[in-house]
Amino acid sequence: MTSGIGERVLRKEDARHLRGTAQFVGDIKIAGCWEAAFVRSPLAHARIRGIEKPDGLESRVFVAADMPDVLPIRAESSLPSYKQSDYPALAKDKVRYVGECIAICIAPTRAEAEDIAESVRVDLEPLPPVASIDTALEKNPPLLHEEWGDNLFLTTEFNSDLSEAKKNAAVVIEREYNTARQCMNPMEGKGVLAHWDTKYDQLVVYTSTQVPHLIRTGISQSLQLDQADVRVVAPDVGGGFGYKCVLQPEELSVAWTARHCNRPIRWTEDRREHLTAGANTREHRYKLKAYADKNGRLLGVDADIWVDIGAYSVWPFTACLEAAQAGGNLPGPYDLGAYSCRTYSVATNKPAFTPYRGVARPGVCFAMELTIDAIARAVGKDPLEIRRLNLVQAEAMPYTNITGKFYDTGDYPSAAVQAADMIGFDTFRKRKEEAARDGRFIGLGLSSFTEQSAHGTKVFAAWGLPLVPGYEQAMVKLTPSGSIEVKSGNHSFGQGLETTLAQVACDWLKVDIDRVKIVMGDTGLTPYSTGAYASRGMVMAGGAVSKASEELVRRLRIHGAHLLQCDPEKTEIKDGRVVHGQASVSFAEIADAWYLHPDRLPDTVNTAGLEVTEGYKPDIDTGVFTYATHAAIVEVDPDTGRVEILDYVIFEDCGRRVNPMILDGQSYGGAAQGIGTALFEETLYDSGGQPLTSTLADYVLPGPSELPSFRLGHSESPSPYTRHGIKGVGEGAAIAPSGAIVNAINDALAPLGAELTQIPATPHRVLEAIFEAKEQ
Ligand code: MCN
Ligand code: SMO
Repeated sequence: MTSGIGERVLRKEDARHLRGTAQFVGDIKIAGCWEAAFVRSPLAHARIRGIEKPDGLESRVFVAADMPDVLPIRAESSLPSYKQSDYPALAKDKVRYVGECIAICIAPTRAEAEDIAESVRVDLEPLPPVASIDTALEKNPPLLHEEWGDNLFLTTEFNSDLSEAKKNAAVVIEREYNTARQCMNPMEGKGVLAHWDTKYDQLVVYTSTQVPHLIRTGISQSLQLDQADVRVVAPDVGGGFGYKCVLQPEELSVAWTARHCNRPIRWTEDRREHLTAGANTREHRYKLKAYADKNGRLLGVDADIWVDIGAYSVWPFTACLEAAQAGGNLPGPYDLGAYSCRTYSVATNKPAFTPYRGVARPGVCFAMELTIDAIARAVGKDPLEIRRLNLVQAEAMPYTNITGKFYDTGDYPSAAVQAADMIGFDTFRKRKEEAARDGRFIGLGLSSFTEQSAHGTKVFAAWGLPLVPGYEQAMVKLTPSGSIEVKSGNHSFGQGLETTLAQVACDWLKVDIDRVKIVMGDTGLTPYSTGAYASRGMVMAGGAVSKASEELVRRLRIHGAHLLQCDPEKTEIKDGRVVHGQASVSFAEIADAWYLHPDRLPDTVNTAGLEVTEGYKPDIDTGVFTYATHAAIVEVDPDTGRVEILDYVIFEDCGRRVNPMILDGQSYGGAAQGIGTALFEETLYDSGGQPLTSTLADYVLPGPSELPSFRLGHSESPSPYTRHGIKGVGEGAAIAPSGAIVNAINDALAPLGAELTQIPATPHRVLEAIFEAKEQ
């Protein structure tokens, strides 16, 4: 058996991706389909005084007043301090960020639709913009949502007693850390095509999403349609990264317009739309105090965390997700006795903050890992030793940390040691001295984290999001031809779930992976699932497929035993057959009997059939924890500020690995994005809230020449709480790079006394840190 769990199976989806035959939203052809372009706000904050449609083209332009039946996106939360923002499909009275949709224009081609959009006149009365956290929190600031009385979506507090930590501290590290606003830039931008199907009296929406069933709910709510009257199909999706797990206003406008005009309508996000209006994420500020004893043992951490949420709260995850994750995850993999934290989710005139691979953890990991290294420097010890001292020890597992996270299994210090070994930590000091003699500045940085995955219902509920369940269903079916069909409402958008779900089915059914067809992403064909996000796909959908496959196996053995005239208990499954001693019957023969020759089965036939839908929930509601340490060696040019990555190592443990090859890819891709966060990517705004990085010439993405050859190491500590011991890992590699790289930069610059506390570590910032150090 070569296609089961643990095998490096080639990806099923790659054949169509490599041949260019995959179908993305942009590839779908429906007769009579028109294209849409949006009129977007040129100002960050303004009152809409009037909108004038171009003469003769009134029927091609729709504004908020044309859609009184469309309710705004209302992301609700049960957290007491949360303030809801009505996020309109099209702005009505006010615009709150540059790029906010004001009108949708339709025409046979995108070019024509754009021409129409340009001829729509919008009369705007400028309001003072709130372009930064500082402006938002000034005394008497301009307000985004007047009825709130301030610019705060949410504040949270976590308190424990820090007095002992303060009293016993030999070292106090006090820092401010800043992480830049970013976009996620999936290869395929957002896209949506909607039409009204007259046969089913149903709105059909093809959309590039990670969460088709959720989008169906969101569209039904806003368009006030029964869910049965909406079908959402996620076709091939070219990367999601979190951007595609929320309802976008464009999805609503396109869906409404298609229905209203009784014509298929498509909108395809272009790169400029993505960079300016589409996706904004990652912008955090930390003010942090860490207390440690003279050996570098952490005693306590006290933190204030600000998140620049932008103008609206996205559905369904709300502004609460980022702050809750930041506050809850700052202690990370460390055994921390005292921790207090306050978070502020700030409203500004920028696009709505979306989850992005790692959700908050790239920020908290950066802040914590730099703090750990600062402690090491302050007590004169090496950063590996300080990590070994402070990481949750293997003997302490399972371990409930100070914020209530239940670390199920693992050996965190060992991961740090193994990453350090792989990168040559022990000999690095010597290497560094040699480099210094040549006038070169090289440094080594470590970065450790935990990744909560497959969160249970109560985890989301505690974040104020009671609508996100910690369970999942799947259907596994024997087709009349004897092949296997797996139906999952989850989706595969680059992370390989299509292949790994098939592997799980193969593991039970012992068939070749080519005999397994995966059907995903279509609400009309699949059982309900909230989709793939928060690294839940493999554990949840994989668990459901596993359970359904197990039950199908049980039924196949009953039918097979009848055909073999033996006891089902005495049969086994081998190579797509039910086997009893020397005799066997193929799945195809069983299928033939069940579907086409029922007379071959007894009257007492098990009518439950060969289509099995099962629900699955892990045995724990708090999620399971993957962990890793990244290690980087960099060289910094102190004259230009340029940083080059000389070596990069990831040592990771995600429990049982379903497809190690896919997981290598998850590590490479995630780390590449994390390196973008660390060194390059920044969505800049001026003080008027105008985006300054609207093309890929301004917004720097790393490419192959900026990226190292990653070296990977693994251990496997299976979770006792999930089927097959699987843990989720899709976000992990994006979390640690900023910590590893900036720690390495600071190590390299230590002889100059420079320390960077802000990302991306652009040449400009590196030079600034060096100049500041010189001035002191
Ligand atoms: N996997 C495995 N064995 C495990 C765990 C996972 O083989 N023990 C494989 C599976 O193929 C699984 C993938 O790794 O689909 C990621 O695992 P998981 O943590 O279960 O994450 P999801 O399937 O829920 O995918 C979502 C996750 C998230 S939240 C983001 S963001 C992200 C990520 O995956 N977006 C991605 N990885 C991405 N990779 C690509 N190429 N494109 C994206 O948009
Ligand atoms: S940001 Mo991933 O979709 O949870």
